[in-house]
Amino acid sequence: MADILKDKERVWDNRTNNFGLLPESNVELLKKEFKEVKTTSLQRLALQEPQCGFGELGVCCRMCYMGPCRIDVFDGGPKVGVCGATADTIVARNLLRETVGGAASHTEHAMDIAEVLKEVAEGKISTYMIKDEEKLRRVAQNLGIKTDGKDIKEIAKEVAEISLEDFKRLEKEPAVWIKAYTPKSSYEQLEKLGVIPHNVWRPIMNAMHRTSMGNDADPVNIMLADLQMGLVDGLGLTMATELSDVLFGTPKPIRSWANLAVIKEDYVNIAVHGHNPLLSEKIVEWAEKLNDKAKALGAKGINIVGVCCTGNEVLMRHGVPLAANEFQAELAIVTGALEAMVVDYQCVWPILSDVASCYHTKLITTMPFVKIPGATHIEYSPEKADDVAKQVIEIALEAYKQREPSRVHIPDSMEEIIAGFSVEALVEVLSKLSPEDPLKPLIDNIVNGNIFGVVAIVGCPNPKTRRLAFTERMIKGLIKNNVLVIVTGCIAHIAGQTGFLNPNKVDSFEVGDGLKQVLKALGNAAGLNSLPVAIHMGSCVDNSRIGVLLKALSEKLGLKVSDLPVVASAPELISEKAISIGTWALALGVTVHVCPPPRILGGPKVREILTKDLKTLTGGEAYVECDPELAVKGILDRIRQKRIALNLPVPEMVQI
Ligand code: NFS
Ligand code: SF4
Repeated sequence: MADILKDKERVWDNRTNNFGLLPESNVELLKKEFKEVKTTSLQRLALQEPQCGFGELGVCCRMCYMGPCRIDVFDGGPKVGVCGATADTIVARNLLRETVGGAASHTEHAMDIAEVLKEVAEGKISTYMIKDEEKLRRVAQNLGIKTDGKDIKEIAKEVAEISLEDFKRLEKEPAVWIKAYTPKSSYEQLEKLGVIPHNVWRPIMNAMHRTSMGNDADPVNIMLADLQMGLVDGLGLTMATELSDVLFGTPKPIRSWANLAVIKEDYVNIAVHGHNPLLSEKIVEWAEKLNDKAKALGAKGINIVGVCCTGNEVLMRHGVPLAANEFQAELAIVTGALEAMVVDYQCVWPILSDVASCYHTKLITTMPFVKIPGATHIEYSPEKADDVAKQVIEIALEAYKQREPSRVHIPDSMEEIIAGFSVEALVEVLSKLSPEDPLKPLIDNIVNGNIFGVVAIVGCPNPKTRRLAFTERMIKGLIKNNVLVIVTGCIAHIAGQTGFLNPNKVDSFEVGDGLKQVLKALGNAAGLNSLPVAIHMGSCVDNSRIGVLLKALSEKLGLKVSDLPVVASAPELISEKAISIGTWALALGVTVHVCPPPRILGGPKVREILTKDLKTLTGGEAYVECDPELAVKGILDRIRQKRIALNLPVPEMVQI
């Protein structure tokens, strides 16, 4: 057991026992965890508090060993570091490095998939295949590859090669994926700013270089590099999504369930956690093939459940239920009914190993660069994918024999959900209403005010904001005001658990009349009573689907992205990846609401660039607000401004 347990005497009861607005199912398991594991995320957070103010404001610099230096933004303390770096320089450098962290994650995820596509195309591996040939042709056309007369493997090879070239291109030509997928008017604007990257690796190298000691000290120049890093991130998101669709199929609306109760007492339960579908797809496949082995042990079968974004990936393509978001991952183990949790990369907390060690659960790491002390490591590689999946299942079957029934507690609430609205799926629904011009019904309803605006709520579940039910309150306020809500990532888990993804629950929420009418009409077209009040578009990399939609809308209407009554929000930000996604959205011209505050508040110039100057540079705006109702109001105000500028009707806001 890790040293963290030494802290068990120092539990801050008032904080640890303050569950605020957390749903009862979570509270039950947090209490069980505290009793049996002697720790919870809330308690660990309490032990960190008060968290460092310099860190929060972004004014702590550790770029060299004359430091660490801290800038005193309030009183008479130091205004520059030993080298003379100002608060703005330090804040800008730190922010760029955060953005690199996110962009590197997303682009490596994309590269992993592109490499597999190449090996499949060349016949070098037989573990994967091209499932969606039609999508492959569309992607090829988007990238400017001629497809006529070519066979599918040939097209796949060209797509993979162009994709891989985007990582390392030496010529100073724009990265193909960015040119192909960025909305035209945004692209032109970004080209003028000189921030279109020609590959992935150079900007990442350059960002680490320019932010090291004694280089770029100009916050404006560093922020331009930050915008560029946002575009690098967007490339990663888009490539990961599009090529996953090629290999595993483009999602279509699919029914499933959400919440911890999808872990089933009478089954062998395996949770897939992480981000890349390469491994989780295989586990889903092998669970079906090896189902009888579980029956031979007296279980009803093997039950795969999803955690975090890989959960969203297999949900959308196979209907695998969503068990837990990042905040709840350890609670899935605390149910005492999970045989194995298999992880790939990103958002995997090391504490999972300690928690698993208190139960019969096996934590299995699979990526060469993601090892966790105490976990079982089975190394994944694309050619070994089937063997790894089989081994994981064997381990789970073995663990099932060790399960202690007396320690099993699964809170019984779960919600039906409908998920998997790729752009292709949305267009299919819309084309039932308007076959020639599928986007027309959506646009018409935005114009006439039935839909006041569109808000994409994305990102993570932060223990700091979970007690406030930040996401739930925001979604409630927005749908009351006829906002069409799109969700991805861990926010999609929260939405699912709250009933926002349940098409049968539309009437149990206060939904604006206009929006309700649209949801019912679209639902009927899709063969349902109604669409749910939030539209599930996938994992975090699937935010690229929102980018594709923005491109289609802005180009069809001849408007800039920043003109559209669209806002993005990451209300419970955790990861550097959410920072890089937000930066990409800002680069495209989207208004981005965020909480907790990004670490920019200590740098007045950086703050001004992100919250004001950007509007004239890209059209984007960062908006920080950590009260959910005020955030709704702020978002509605911003949409209202955009509607006024477009001469669209602006109905009164309903009390939130
Ligand atoms: Ni997105 Fe998905 Fe969740 Fe946040 Fe982490 S799992 S990639 S970063 S925590 S939403
Ligand atoms: Fe301090 Fe400058 Fe070194 Fe940062 S780079 S730690 S501000 S001396």
